[in-house]
Amino acid sequence: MTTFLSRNPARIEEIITEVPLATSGDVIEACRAAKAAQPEWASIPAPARGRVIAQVGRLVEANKEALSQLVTREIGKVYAEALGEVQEVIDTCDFFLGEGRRLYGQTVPSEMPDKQLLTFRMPVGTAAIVTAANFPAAVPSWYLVPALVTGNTIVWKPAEHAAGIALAMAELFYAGGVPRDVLKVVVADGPTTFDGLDAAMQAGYVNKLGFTGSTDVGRRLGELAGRHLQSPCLELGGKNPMVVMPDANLDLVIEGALFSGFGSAGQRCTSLGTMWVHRDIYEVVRDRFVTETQNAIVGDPFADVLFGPLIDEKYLLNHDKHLGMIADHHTVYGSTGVGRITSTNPRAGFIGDPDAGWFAHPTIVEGIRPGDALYDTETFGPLVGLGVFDTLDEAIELSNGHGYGLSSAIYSSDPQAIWRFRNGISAGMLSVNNTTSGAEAHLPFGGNGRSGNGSRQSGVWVLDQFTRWQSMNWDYSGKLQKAQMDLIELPCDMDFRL
Ligand code: UN1
Repeated sequence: MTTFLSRNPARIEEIITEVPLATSGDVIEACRAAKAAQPEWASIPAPARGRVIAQVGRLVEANKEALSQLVTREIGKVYAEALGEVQEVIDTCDFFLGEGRRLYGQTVPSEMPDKQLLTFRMPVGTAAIVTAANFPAAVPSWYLVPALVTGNTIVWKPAEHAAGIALAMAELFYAGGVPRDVLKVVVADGPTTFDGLDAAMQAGYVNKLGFTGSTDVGRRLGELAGRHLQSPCLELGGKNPMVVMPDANLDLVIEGALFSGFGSAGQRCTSLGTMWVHRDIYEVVRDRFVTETQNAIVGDPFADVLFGPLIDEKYLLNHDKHLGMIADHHTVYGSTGVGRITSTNPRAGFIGDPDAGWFAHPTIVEGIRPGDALYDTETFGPLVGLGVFDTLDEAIELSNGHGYGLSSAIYSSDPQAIWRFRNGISAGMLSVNNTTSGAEAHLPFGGNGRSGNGSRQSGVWVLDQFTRWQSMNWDYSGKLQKAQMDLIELPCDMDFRL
């Protein structure tokens, strides 16, 4: 049996969770058990399932500090942000606890007498949910909570690096009243998960795939779901643009760029990819952003820092790979070095022991343009691109041209520019005078193009991921009435004119 050790990325010596890795057989068995448990879970009245969600929410609230501390220790997210992440779980429960008392269907008039049409939301069945390490509590809750309240059972495959958080989350759900077979957690590596899901889908145990992670893996899972005639919920990467117009409030711009570019060490799918700045103010914005980035404090995620470590060495190696995409026409700013922060490659003002963890210098790359690898590669680390534009149309083209379409932002006080940007941007989410990060838990979350297949999470919109519409017609006329054939037409005079 292979064991996975998740470590504190700020202090690699410290092991947070030791967990046996599941085999593909374990994945299949978990799916089988969850599938078997689904009819009974669905037979519990939806308001009672909503009550369970309410209980889970209260338990997460009561354990907010403990869970947030675990988030900071296991994946290195700054504690203030970890508290925000756990709050997002609570908000999600708060939103959906009432859904058990709604789950509205419609009554629809029939074209014939003595006949009634109705619609019902039916659970999809069993959902396999695969989530990433960067939002180890909030993003899983976006799947788990609505899936459970609508009567689905779940097999959840969290990122190995966040295994401890996932197991703690699951215990909170169980304590809140979710039966263990209704929510199964399997910690497995990617290829094993894929093989297990392939077989489980073949056997008919899985009716829905949900995945948050890279575009490449999303493509593979999308293909797998497609083979089984399923539409997956895919939330993939981003290369999120921030467009800065000449009339922007620059204090907001700089604060926003720091938070969305380097918060969570750039490891949010909503992180700022490239900041596109109007030529008239380009140098002022660049200089202020560079200075603020140089002065920002990096280090111990329990301290008051802009960002802590990367989630794991794997993420640091990935960051190094992206640093290798810096070309001759680029200029690099932001720190006293690039790549891993160590005692021999130090960062001014660093808090803690850099050699103990996977810390990286914040890096600003100036001179981004289409054709650069950094223009259309999601970097998922502390690397922000800077580019210049002359017209709003050009800014929109630059923002869309890479094919990602998750989040976007425009900073301006000109309503015309803002509405034109809204109309032209291909991203699923748009912020005005606010950063690309920081979506609230009850607006649709999701992207287009390389960022996803158009599925949306959160709010009422996610209900369409975990339910299917059943339409019913009930004829109580006592005779066969034929739609489109037994027409009821009232006399009219179509030649009438005033
Ligand atoms: C993600 O990175 O997968 O909007 C989700 C935000 C967070 C969620 C990000 N509330 O940045």
